[in-house]
Amino acid sequence: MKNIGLTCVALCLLTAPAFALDRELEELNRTVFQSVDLNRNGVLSLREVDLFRQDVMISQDYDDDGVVTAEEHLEWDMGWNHLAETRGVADLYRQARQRVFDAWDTNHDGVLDKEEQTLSQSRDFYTALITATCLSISRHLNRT
Ligand SMILES: [Ca+2]
Ligand SMILES: [Ca+2]
Ligand SMILES: [Ca+2]
Repeated sequence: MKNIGLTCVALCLLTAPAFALDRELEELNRTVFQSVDLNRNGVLSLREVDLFRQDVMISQDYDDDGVVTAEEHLEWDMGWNHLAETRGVADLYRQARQRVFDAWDTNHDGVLDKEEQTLSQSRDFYTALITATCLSISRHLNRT
């Protein structure tokens, strides 16, 4: 098995809501975030996310054929599988990850190529950025 090395933010942030937010999950998410935040400024840039994406693609492609199958995608993990199993939600977590894979597999050929990973994760990055901006504006408006 390959050394996973760095991490997964897009995947994990998409699937994390399957769990109740708690201290253990927060710590795991913080560790993942810090592994992606290469310059330690507390913000994930598109470049950092792209470097992370490349690492995830290499890490998930267990047989080095240049594409990621659903099985490879589901096998890859940074600790969320363990949390899901210990909390009895492993099936829900696996279903959520399968849905992420299906959403990213835009041509529905059953594998993720480099282009699909790049486009999907860039889209997820901007979606997260827009969501965070909207939440920030909403909080600001609620304070005033
Ligand atoms: Ca950063
Ligand atoms: Ca592969
Ligand atoms: Ca595909």
